[in-house]
Amino acid sequence: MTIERITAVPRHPDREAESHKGDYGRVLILAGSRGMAGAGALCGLGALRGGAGLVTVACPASLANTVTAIEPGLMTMPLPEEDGHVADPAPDGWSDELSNRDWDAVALGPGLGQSDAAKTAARLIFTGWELPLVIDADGLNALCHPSTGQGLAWEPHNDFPRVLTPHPGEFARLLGPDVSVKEVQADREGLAVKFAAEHNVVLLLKGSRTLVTDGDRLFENRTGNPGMASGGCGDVLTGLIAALIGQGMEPFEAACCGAHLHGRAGDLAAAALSQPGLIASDLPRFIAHAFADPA
Ligand code: NPW
Ligand code: AMP
Ligand code: MG
Repeated sequence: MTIERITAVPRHPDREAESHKGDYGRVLILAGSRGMAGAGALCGLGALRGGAGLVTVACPASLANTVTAIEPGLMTMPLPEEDGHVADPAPDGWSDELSNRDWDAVALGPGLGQSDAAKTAARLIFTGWELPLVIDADGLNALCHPSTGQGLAWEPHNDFPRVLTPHPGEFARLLGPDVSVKEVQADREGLAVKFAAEHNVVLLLKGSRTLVTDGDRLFENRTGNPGMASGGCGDVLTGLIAALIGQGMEPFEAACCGAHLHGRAGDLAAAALSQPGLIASDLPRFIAHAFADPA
């Protein structure tokens, strides 16, 4: 199997003079749980700064006010909750109701937590929703075997894009009990390409040289710095990629472009603030600078 190596960063579409917010994508973020309200807000900010026209954060009802207090440009959809996590979608059908709205892209998982109900919701969305989906963090953990927490146990909906954005720890979990983080790091390209091809997904494997592959194409990102090794930076990336898909980019290209802009935002933020001083909530504002000066 020959892999096409993509070296040029795919460009996000320019905005038309005659356009309005409905033209730039309605993005749904499903994220957050008690103790991790910030993950939903950071993911939402990544989507807003990524250019999405309208961004709605669906989260356990008790967190919704916190999310809008962090960023008033975000809309929220309070969901039924159990013990600070989203409730099982089956009893009142909240998942069906949400999936029938007019979304252009969905981001799932940051800070969702690992309750049984949250995992049930994530599996239902991954396998069933007929929408493009970016899935990260606890959304990925939910897809592992329930008994061991290791190895992908659910397959994606085949006809709709699925972009998975694990860090090496999450990827090792998805690969199963026999693969350690060290082994992931020793063969990042090989394991990422194989996984993407086998499961028909776009895989973005985070790290100092983030990789993006759909099994046929491979992109190695060159932006970013260790200042971004700080809680919540990945949550911003998830929303950013969903925003780019919502604006019409093809999912593999959106993931490459998102990785580049996110890393560039980190580089510009580190230049202004230092690497140790960089925090996740700095990144969204610097995404705006990265669009203006993508390098
Ligand atoms: P170790 O042992 O530390 O070396 P988890 P998480 C490994 C939410 N957040 N290279 C790591 O290894 C997220 O969205 C909410 C190599 C460890 O084994 C999630 O929902 C925030 N190894 C949830 O928290 C801010 C790496 O993976 C394991 C690696 C848990 O996410 C924070 C740790 O991963 C956070 O974003 C790397 N680059 N990166 C909020 N403000 O609300 C990680 N590992 O157990 O999946 O924990 O990533 O913190
Ligand atoms: P997460 O672990 O999900 O919070 O994601 C962290 C984000 O920061 C990912 O996009 C990583 O690629 C990026 N990042 C973390 N550490 C580094 C590093 N040393 N160099 C470049 N990017 C990094
Ligand atoms: Mg993360």
